[in-house]
Amino acid sequence: MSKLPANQQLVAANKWPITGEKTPRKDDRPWSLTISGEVAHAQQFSLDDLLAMPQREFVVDIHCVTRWSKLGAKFSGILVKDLLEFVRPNTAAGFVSFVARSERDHSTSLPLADTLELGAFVALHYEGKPLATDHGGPMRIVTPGRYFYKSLKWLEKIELLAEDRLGYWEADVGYHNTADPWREQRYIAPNLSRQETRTLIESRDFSGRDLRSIEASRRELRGLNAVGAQLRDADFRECDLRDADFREANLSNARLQGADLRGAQLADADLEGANFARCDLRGANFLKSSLFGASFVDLNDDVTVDASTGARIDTTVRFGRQQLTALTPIQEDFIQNSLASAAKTQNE
Ligand SMILES: Nc1nc2c(c(=O)[nH]1)N[C@H]1C(S)=C(S)[C@@H](COP(=O)(O)O)O[C@H]1N2
Ligand SMILES: [Mo]
Repeated sequence: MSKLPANQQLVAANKWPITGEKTPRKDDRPWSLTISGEVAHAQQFSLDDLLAMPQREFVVDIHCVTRWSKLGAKFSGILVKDLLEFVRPNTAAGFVSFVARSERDHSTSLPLADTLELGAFVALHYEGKPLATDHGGPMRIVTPGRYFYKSLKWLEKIELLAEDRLGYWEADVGYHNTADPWREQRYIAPNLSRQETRTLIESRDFSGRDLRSIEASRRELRGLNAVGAQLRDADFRECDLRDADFREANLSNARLQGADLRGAQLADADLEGANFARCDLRGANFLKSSLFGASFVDLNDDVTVDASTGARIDTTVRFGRQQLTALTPIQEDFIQNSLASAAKTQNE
């Protein structure tokens, strides 16, 4: 069986992208972990307490919902299961909420049974060194077998709950609460009715609206105004999107395969995990868009390029040089090769 779930791509071996919040909340108190809620004995552990406990080693395949994966990451730390032995959950405890020391008190949650079965753990070291701050150091949760948004950075509190409390990505952004990459559970189902969708498509004005997961494939949407629109997970496959304006829109994980995007504006857009395979991109502007995990060609068996699916790219497509380094090596090569061969044809 492939080690990569559907629609994931490997980052370069030495790369580990930083996703979501970049820094913890400024706070002078020393780091500690409080475990409370539906437990017999709430308890607080200092960072030193945790470091003094027996450390286990873990090898984890990381799968980010924005389609990048990193296999075989080596962590060490302590199983949540082992920490729960100290506090002894009540029979009422059905869920575990992890809360971060971060500006927005970022959180995520898991059913207690999944926490134990999947072997969620508190990571303190990565590849033998203390976990770096931008990756959640000094301590983060790592949940093997779930999209990486279930792996909370800067862990400060674990609360045992009788009812689930949705986390930031799950409640505010619409990410799937189970998050199993092998079942591709990225988003909850769309919440727009067919009638609403039809009216919107006819108006060709999506600007500033929340239309995540909108189903708009095969539509004629030439000149669409989608400035600043929320279009995560949108389906625009095979659309006519010539001269469409997606500036500052969020198209993360959007499916655009086969769309005609000639002359489209994608400047400052969030394009993380978006798929542009088979698109005609001539004259499109990608300046300052975020391209982590984006695709411009599909892969066979997760590893080799399927050239027939490559986007049409020539020297009229505008990319910032630095921008392309956010792509996986295969995608970056595909674009560089397309640009080089287009430049060569031009000079002949
Ligand atoms: N506190 C906190 N934890 C977080 C996030 C966040 O924004 N804040 N983002 C999540 C998401 S969406 C991902 S993919 C991973 C990214 O971890 P990394 O930056 O170490 O790659 O952290 C998860 N944990
Ligand atoms: Mo993520």
